[in-house]
This record gives sequence, structure tokens and C-alpha cells, in this order.
Amino acid sequence: MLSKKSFAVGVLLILTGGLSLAACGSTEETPNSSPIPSVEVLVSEWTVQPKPNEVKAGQVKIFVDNAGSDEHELVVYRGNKDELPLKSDGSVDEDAAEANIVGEISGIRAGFTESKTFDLKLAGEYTIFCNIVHEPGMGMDHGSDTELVRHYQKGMASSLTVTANN
Ligand SMILES: [Cu+2]
Repeated sequence: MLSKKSFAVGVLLILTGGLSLAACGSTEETPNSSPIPSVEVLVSEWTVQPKPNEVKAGQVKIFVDNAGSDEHELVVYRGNKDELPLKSDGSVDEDAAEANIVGEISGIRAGFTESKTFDLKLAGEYTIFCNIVHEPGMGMDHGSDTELVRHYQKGMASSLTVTANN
């Protein structure tokens, strides 16, 4: 599909572009350069792993490191995983969840790290997840048009605990 094709082109560019291009994925910012607390989240197929998984309430900078081979995103939701409204297809209903969605980092390409500062001012349980839905890859010839890959259903969700700041 298109994403596989563009991924292949991206790999070619990196291979032909030399070290300077290959290095631009994750080294431009480090968690320690920021005075506010940060959480580093490793995403890949099909996991979301925050480190640490507990942080104090307030401004929090979240770095998402895509170690997989697929594009991913990270949606930050205030509430338990059990409370997430789902669509009938098993993906998260982001419209229904909107009031409790703090924000998201979208379009994180394979091999890249993206970061954003979120206002996690309310203590409690948060759920961070990837809600990308796409067609199966070219290699999966047993797939059909209706067998879409739903990253959330594959297991791309994890909890992040925000503790009171006092
Ligand atoms: Cu994903």
C-alpha cells in the first residue's frame, strides 16, 4: 500500500543520503534539555511503553520514539482504558472521547522521535494510545478490504499515572 511504498522510498533516501540524514531522526532534542518533567514513550508494533509510567501533575513533555516499521501516533486521554469509548469496529471513538482527550502527537514516522508538551494538570489515571486504522500490508494476502488493521485493537495502549503535585 501507499505507506509501504513511501516507507521504502524513505529508506532509500536515508541509504543514499548518508549519515547526516540518517542521524536526524532522534538526536535533535534530549529529555534532559527541558526543565519540565518528561516521559519517554517507545512505540512499535504493537506496544506503547512509557518511561516512567508515573509523573507529577503539571506540564509534561512527552517524547515518542517510534521504534517500529509502521507510522504511529500517540493520543493522550484522561481516564482509564476501560472508560474509553469504542466504535463498533473496535477502534477508539475520538469524537465521543473528545472532552477527555488532552492532545495528541500524530504522524510519527518509523524511526523518528516527536515531542510535545501536554498540560496534565489533573491527577489521576491517563491512557495513551495509538488509534491508527489502515489496510493490511501487501504481504498479507489473506487479508480482505474489511480486515483493516486497528492499532488500538492490536494492543497499542498503555496507562500513565499522574500524581498530585504536593
Ligand atoms: Cu500505531
